[in-house]
Amino acid sequence: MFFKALLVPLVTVALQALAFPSKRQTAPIPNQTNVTDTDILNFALTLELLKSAFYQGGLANFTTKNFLDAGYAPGVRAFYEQVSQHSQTYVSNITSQLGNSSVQACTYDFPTQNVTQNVTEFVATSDTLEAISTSAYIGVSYIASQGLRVTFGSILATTAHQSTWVNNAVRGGNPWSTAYETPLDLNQSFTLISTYIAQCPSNNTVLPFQANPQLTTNPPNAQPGQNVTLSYSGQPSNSSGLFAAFLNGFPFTFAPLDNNFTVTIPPTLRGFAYVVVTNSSVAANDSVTVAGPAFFSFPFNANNTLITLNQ
Ligand SMILES: *[C@@H]1O[C@H](CO)[C@@H](O)[C@H](O)[C@H]1NC(C)=O
Ligand SMILES: *[C@@H]1O[C@H](CO)[C@@H](O)[C@H](O)[C@H]1NC(C)=O
Ligand SMILES: *[C@@H]1O[C@H](CO)[C@@H](O)[C@H](O)[C@H]1NC(C)=O
Ligand SMILES: *[C@@H]1O[C@H](CO)[C@@H](O)[C@H](O)[C@H]1NC(C)=O
Ligand SMILES: *[C@@H]1O[C@H](CO)[C@@H](O)[C@H](O)[C@H]1NC(C)=O
Ligand SMILES: *[C@@H]1O[C@H](CO)[C@@H](O)[C@H](O)[C@H]1NC(C)=O
Ligand SMILES: *[C@@H]1O[C@H](CO)[C@@H](O)[C@H](O)[C@H]1NC(C)=O
Ligand SMILES: *[C@@H]1O[C@H](CO)[C@@H](O)[C@H](O)[C@H]1NC(C)=O
Ligand SMILES: *[C@@H]1O[C@H](CO)[C@@H](O)[C@H](O)[C@H]1NC(C)=O
Ligand SMILES: *[C@@H]1O[C@H](CO)[C@@H](O)[C@H](O)[C@H]1NC(C)=O
Ligand SMILES: *[C@@H]1O[C@H](CO)[C@@H](O)[C@H](O)[C@H]1NC(C)=O
Ligand SMILES: CC(=O)N[C@H]1CO[C@H](CO)[C@@H](O)[C@@H]1O
Repeated sequence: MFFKALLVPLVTVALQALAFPSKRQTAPIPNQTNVTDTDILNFALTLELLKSAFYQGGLANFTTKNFLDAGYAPGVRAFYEQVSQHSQTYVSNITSQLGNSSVQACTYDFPTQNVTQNVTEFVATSDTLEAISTSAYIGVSYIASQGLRVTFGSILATTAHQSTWVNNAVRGGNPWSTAYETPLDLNQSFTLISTYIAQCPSNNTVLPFQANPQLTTNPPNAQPGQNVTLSYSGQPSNSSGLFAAFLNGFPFTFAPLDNNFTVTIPPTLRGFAYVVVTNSSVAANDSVTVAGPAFFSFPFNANNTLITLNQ
């Protein structure tokens, strides 16, 4: 498979013969024997503290009229209040379980300067946050102990509903991506989450999760079928042995990187997708991830045609 991948521009692997993820030969997320439930709860708390800060901060600045004036339907702001409440519920529940082991809130750095001033940018950022959170909770649910799986499965489902609501009901895009939602490993999720974190209290519990080098795609708005050049800090001069793994449900798609770290985005990708640089042509979990992920959204309509979101 490795040599085949080197010779063929785009190679899809893994699930072709195995329709159900639990039967994959290469587990999307490996067992992490040294990660405790406290670590996992603190990971979820890190995410929910960030989302609480985002939603509470944004809603403090936007009235119902601001949403209406920006073209959103009546009720959108009120549903955002509920989304905000969900994160606050998770924060208080996890904090009550972890007691003084709980991580504290950080200061945050949302991607546009205008996110607390421009309601359209607030909605767009919430779309990204809910997509990433959904993928993160698949990874979290997988490695949590049995006693926590129902709780995390419930949070996963609500987060996926929130993601659909923002992307489809609010923004006029697709309600889902593919038959299978994309899982992310915890260091991968943390890589995406950490782009929003400015600084954390110095006494915060150290988690066994770490951000990979941030992956930049150029052009940033490349579409399926187009070429994209990948860059990250610590990038070697020689791309030999490195692959771009495109994650968009199953199977993952692997393509060797050319000398300029350029790769074609598979034309069939739809909805939310990620690209990571790996040193494997068959797996894309944390142990083989070199950089990323970077996040993509490729909205599509009911005919599976790529579209631009209403707003
Ligand atoms: C993960 O651990 C479980 C329980 O110990 C085991 O059954 C399973 O085979 C392991 N999976 C992998 C991919 O190592
Ligand atoms: C788990 O931790 C122990 C003790 O620190 C270490 O010996 C072992 O290699 C670790 N296992 C994994 C899978 O990281
Ligand atoms: C509200 O917007 C102002 C600028 O108009 C900004 O300085 C402030 O941080 C925002 N408040 C919140 C809670 O995000
Ligand atoms: C955390 O709580 C436990 C039990 O309530 C206590 O023994 C411990 O001293 C506390 N640790 C800190 C750092 O406050
Ligand atoms: C950000 O807000 C300022 C002031 O409201 C505005 O001039 C600028 O165009 C906005 N930038 C974007 C990217 O929306
Ligand atoms: C808000 O952001 C959107 C998207 O970036 C932009 O098109 C619009 O001009 C901004 N509005 C204002 C008032 O800055
Ligand atoms: C860190 O310090 C703050 C007070 O500055 C305290 O409330 C919090 O419990 C401490 N966190 C840990 C994990 O010790
Ligand atoms: C993408 O790059 C490949 C080489 O890696 C090249 O053959 C192809 O023409 C490029 N496609 C576009 C649309 O630029
Ligand atoms: C890499 O970039 C250089 C300079 O832009 C160009 O000459 C070369 O053809 C590119 N190589 C590939 C494989 O695209
Ligand atoms: C996640 O990152 C930490 C810190 O670099 C590392 O110790 C751990 O092995 C990584 N997890 C996996 C599954 O590779
Ligand atoms: C899907 O295609 C059909 C037939 O071409 C067309 O009538 C319909 O409007 C399209 N739907 C969307 C959402 O574009
Ligand atoms: C342990 C804990 O705090 N559980 C709470 C989680 O949130 C729900 C809804 O707010 C409460 O009813 C639980 O008591």
